[in-house]
Amino acid sequence: MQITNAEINLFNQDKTKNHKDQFDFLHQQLTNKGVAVEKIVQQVQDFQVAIPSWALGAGGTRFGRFSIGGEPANLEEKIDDVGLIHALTQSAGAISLHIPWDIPGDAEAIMTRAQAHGILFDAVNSNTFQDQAKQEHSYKYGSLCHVDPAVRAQAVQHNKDVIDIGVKLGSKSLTVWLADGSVFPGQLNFQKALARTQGSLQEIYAYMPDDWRLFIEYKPYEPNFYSTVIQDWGTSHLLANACGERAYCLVDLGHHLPNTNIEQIVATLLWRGKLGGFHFNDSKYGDDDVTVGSIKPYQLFLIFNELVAGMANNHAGNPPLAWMIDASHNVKDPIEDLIQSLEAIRLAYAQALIIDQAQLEAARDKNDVTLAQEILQEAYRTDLRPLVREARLRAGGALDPIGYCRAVDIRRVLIEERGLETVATGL
Ligand code: PSV
Ligand code: MN
Repeated sequence: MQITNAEINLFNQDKTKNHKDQFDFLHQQLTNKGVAVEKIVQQVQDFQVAIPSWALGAGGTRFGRFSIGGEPANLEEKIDDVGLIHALTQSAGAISLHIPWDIPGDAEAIMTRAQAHGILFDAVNSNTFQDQAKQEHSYKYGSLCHVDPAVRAQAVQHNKDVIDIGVKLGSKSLTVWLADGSVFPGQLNFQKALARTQGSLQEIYAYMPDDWRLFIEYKPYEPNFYSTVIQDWGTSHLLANACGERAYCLVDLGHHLPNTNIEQIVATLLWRGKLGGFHFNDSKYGDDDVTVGSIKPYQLFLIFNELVAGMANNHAGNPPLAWMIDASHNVKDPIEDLIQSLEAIRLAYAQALIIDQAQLEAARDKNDVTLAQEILQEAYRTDLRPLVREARLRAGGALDPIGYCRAVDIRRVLIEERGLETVATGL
């Protein structure tokens, strides 16, 4: 299934007048406050987020999985689904591949297909948290941290293979997330495990082309219950430092224990120029992987405040960040869920962009706590949805992407095309 510009324009027609009225009103309101509206519309329009190749099918839990039908059965179809999302939202201009779930058979053909949708290849992700068929050594007791050098060598080689695949597709970064850790006290020597992990990561880092970056993702628990080798941003940071200049920390929002101040972590890493990428999702209890902004939208806004302020005042030369959605779709249609995520991300970004940073700094310098809170909440409580819509409209997207999905019944069309029984690779 493909969506053409003409179809989107037609769909937008009867909604445009209402939208324009709302946007013009907001434009005036913001301009009166001294906000550079046109610049912000452009910044929002430029903000692109990668869709992971494993997000297009029904997710599941360890208790079960409920199929949705019409799932993409191969990488080509996954790219087509990202193409649909990008056509409607104009904000998903990249795909992030997980290897070996999505090894491209013919890299050139895959690239041509992605280009036709206006999609680039973002970070490639390695996978040493599962054993694959015919694999010589098992990762049951870890991969890059394993006590056996042969297992470590296999895991390092896998990461090198992933880099090779990424090079063919034009990717410029590798994300490493390790499940390595221990289930019971006593199982692992913490210091030795960390040292072995560091050695393995250094080998992978040395293999990367000069213009590549390494992202080291941390997570406090799961699948291991007692300890995780790369459990927090501090561990990720010291490993990144040990690897070199082009190694960075990756923040996945779900990878924090409840009530962790993620915005402070973001600020700290930006201060050191060591923030590489972001995985968006939301959670109530742990790594729930639900739609970003569905549970803690204010936290998301506070995180974007630090990102906007940190990148505007980029003393440490932090490079532009890699943005990706990393959520699981257990009960919602993944296409609709990803559209909701993209909207929530752009909205939080736009809200952060209208914060008067100079005024906020002045309030802080005077210890005017009330005013500082007022400034933040004034921005957060301004309804910027018309601005986000305008950015999408100017780029050729749909005014109401979910409305479009429903009007056309995209899932029914995909089921007709692909059948009910297809299952996407991934978790
Ligand atoms: C692990 O929980 C994670 O966040 C990593 O980014 C993985 O690559 C991804 O989820 C998919 O399992
Ligand atoms: Mn992640």
